[in-house]
Amino acid sequence: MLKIGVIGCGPMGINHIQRITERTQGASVVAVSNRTRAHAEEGARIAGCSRIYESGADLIRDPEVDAVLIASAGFMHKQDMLDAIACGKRIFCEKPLCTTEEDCREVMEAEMKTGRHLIQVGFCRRYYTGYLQLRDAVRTGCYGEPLMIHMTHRAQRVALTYDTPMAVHDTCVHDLDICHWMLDEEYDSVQVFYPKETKNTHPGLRDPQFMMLRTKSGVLIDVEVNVNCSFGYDMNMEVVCEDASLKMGMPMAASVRKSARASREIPVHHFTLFADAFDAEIQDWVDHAQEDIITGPNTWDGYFAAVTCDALVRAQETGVPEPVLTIGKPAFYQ
Ligand code: ISE
Repeated sequence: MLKIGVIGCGPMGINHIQRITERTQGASVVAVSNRTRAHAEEGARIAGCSRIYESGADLIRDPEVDAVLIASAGFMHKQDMLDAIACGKRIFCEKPLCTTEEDCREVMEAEMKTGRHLIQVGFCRRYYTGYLQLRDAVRTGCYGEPLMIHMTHRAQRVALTYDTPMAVHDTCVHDLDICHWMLDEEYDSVQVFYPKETKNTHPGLRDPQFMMLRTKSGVLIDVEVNVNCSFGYDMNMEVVCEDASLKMGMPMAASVRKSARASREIPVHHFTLFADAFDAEIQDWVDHAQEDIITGPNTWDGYFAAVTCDALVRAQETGVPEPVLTIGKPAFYQ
């Protein structure tokens, strides 16, 4: 039984605590921490545990905790990861790994020094059936080389605290990770365009945005980031190959015929659309963490996403193509 301490009891942390407590095999939440004690108490109530901390550092030091799940705000991840690595504890870190390239490198170097694979990053979409089917199809090679990818990342509405760079760090980060994983190649450059602004946005957020990524082999990817689209949480992906076009299936939902209309529900929240994917990623981490094996997204993937995000944020400001320069994948992660 893997004894997990959860750092961060906001909506994502609470969602993971519920999952581990109700559905994950071979694991339980034994401790929780949050800077606001009331949130930590809520997490502890759901998990049925009594070890409650206000700091991640104290939770990590607790000898009852084998592994930590970090679901705090991105800028707080680095120190908790360094502390957990120093204690030799396995880590599941919600995306982003860290908010800057430098911080990701520091964490990656600390992990490599231990000689152990300790960190899995929470890019849950890699476990979503729709993306897995497309990846399998691309990898058969039957459809020729991928040439272009069209993606949408639409959300019904975002909070007033969501600003222009968050369209990269919070949102497009998933799409760039999915394409990197599906094509198994790095990006050469990225560019951002701003279409006409929607009336549904708020000050501080340019919405929608059109992001372009070009891979080293020349595949061109466009991502419509449209986070106040008002009609639902709508993820689409089409991979155009030399001999075929592969489009992700719609989420499973009953088709309803009523009042001279046929309709199908669109989910409105990522917790709903990706519920099974979240379950699968945590189960995978639990199943392999005991042996220091990371089959899901690892520290390199987190670093790679951070470098690409930095380039996209630069491109939001300059409007021209910005290069994506990585340090090259260390042998440790090959
Ligand atoms: C959120 O944090 C997520 O991870 C969702 O998948 C994404 O769609 C959303 O834009 C983020 O805010």
